Amino acid sequence: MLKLYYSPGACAMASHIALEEAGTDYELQKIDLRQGEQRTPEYLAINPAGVTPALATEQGVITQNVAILTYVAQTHPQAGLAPTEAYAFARMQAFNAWLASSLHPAIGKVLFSRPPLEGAVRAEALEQAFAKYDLAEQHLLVGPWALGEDHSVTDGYLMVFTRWARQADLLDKARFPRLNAHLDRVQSRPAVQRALAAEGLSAI
Ligand SMILES: N[C@@H](CCC(=O)N[C@@H](CS)C(=O)NCC(=O)O)C(=O)O
Repeated sequence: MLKLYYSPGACAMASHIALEEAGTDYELQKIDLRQGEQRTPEYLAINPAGVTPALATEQGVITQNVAILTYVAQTHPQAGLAPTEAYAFARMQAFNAWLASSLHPAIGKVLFSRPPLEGAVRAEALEQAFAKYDLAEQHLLVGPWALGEDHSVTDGYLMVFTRWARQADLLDKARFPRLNAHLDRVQSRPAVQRALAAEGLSAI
């Protein structure tokens, strides 16, 4: 059976949501990042990079949300979690890659730098993060779902970062109306609510 190594509320939630949306059987293994469980020898044997998520499959371990999301979508085609046509699939991957390489590091720097950023350094990091949210708000999010009319794994992935921003009071409704509406739309999905509940969280 598939086994997802995750940390509550962290980016692994994207993979968790995809598994719930797929309606598949899987186990959850919590890795407490605050306790440093990502650096135990047991977890490093699963993912030597020492980060979550990791998905253990019968063939081996898959890391990186972008890879896990497409694996879940392609192994559960009946769930319709990703486009199958090549151009549409590539557009989805462009969005997912941007989330992983651009939005995640930008907001992660603002929220999770240790020691926490202060003063002008924080203001600069925040400005850079807001520029990414502006890009998503004005260009990348097609609507009603991330890629357009069809829901996909990209929705749960985008939601992770809009949720982090809302939690930190950074997702201003006037500046980011479409991202706010998208976050509400995604959080209202039953599969997302199940994933949130399993992580001890609820819609915000
Ligand atoms: N690009 C990776 C990022 C993985 C990542 O940075 N995960 C964070 C949680 S959001 C983590 O486990 N951090 C633990 C650490 O850095 O010690 C992915 O999407 O899978």
